[in-house]
Amino acid sequence: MKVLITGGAGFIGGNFVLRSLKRFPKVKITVLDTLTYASNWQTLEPVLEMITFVKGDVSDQKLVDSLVSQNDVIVHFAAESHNDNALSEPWPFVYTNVIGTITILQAVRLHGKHLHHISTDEVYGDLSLESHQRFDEFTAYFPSSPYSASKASSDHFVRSWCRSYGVNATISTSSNNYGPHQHVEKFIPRQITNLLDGQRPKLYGTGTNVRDWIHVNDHNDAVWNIIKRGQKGSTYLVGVDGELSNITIVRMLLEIFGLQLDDFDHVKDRAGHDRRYAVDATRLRTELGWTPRYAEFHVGLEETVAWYAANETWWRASKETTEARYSRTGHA
Ligand code: NAD
Ligand code: TDX
Repeated sequence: MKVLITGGAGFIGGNFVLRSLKRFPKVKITVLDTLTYASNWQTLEPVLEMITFVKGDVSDQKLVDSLVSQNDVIVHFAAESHNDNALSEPWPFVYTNVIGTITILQAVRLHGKHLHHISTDEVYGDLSLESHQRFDEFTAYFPSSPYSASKASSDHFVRSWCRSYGVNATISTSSNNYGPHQHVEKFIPRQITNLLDGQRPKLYGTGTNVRDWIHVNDHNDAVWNIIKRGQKGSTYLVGVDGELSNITIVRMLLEIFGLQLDDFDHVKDRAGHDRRYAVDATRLRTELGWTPRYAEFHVGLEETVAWYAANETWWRASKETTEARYSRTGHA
């Protein structure tokens, strides 16, 4: 099988490349990535001889046509992925997440290939903190941020290409991922690297917002299950019942670092901050037989702390610019 992975120098795509090489050494991998600030070349450096790397934009129709024609499956991770950035500057989100996805769809349609589109639970909007409701494949889309609106839009285009042109596509909508190789702008790596630097964690608002955390390897294993056995045109929700409030995670990290449980700062809240996400992954488990390996969040979190402690060269270069950006937006 020949697989084209877009966004393979980013967090989830990079882990997907590394894990796929281990699990399926016969799969031929090509990565297409334009190497934005969110990418990290060091993720792919150790495996460059085992893959083909193409630096380029997912909105470049000629390049995308050529790469799609040479592969069997396209796993589309490439995106602008950070909510805070979308609030300050939404246009790159429209360009990459919407136009980029349409560009891929046109190529997949032309060449008759299988597209697996990576989406997010944020397309459903948020849930109240009090309810026990969860998102499932029947939940209506109700995105609340420029980022989630761009991802919702891309999902609608994928579905419309399936219906109108018979394109073979599957979609996964995953909850929040954590694990190694995640950019330090994101919640968990930001707090871990702050603590490694002797700085205090920064909690938006009250810290009661809830996210449904999944280890990146569990997400990526689910993606393979869907590619191999998923029903054409279907969407699968990916999550491990990992609901935790942000303040709980900060306290877990303070405990790992042997600090007082109130050694953190409350900072300015995010505009329109989604309250709670929760995913019902029953379909993925029952129909495709997927089971997560990291059922215990604290085990994955401790491993992630150890990874950032051992890989300072991977994150150090982005830390200062990221914190400078947070200072400008009042989140430091
Ligand atoms: P990331 O920001 O870490 O990586 C994105 C990658 O895409 C980077 O390597 C970047 O260089 C590349 N890219 C950006 N624009 C591009 C373009 N125009 N052309 C080619 N490459 C481009 O993102 P991530 O966290 O790894 O997310 C990957 C996918 O998973 C995204 O589609 C995101 O919406 C989705 N997702 C993420 C999470 C999460 O918790 N991080 C959860 C659910 C879904
Ligand atoms: O310093 C921080 N302090 C803080 O309290 C940061 C960076 C975040 N937060 C809060 C905001 C959120 O409630 O932590 C939570 C997680 O924030 P992010 O890491 O920015 O993730 P989120 O906005 O939930 O979106 C993530 O999951 C869904 C990914 O970034 C998206 O790409 C994915 O689609």
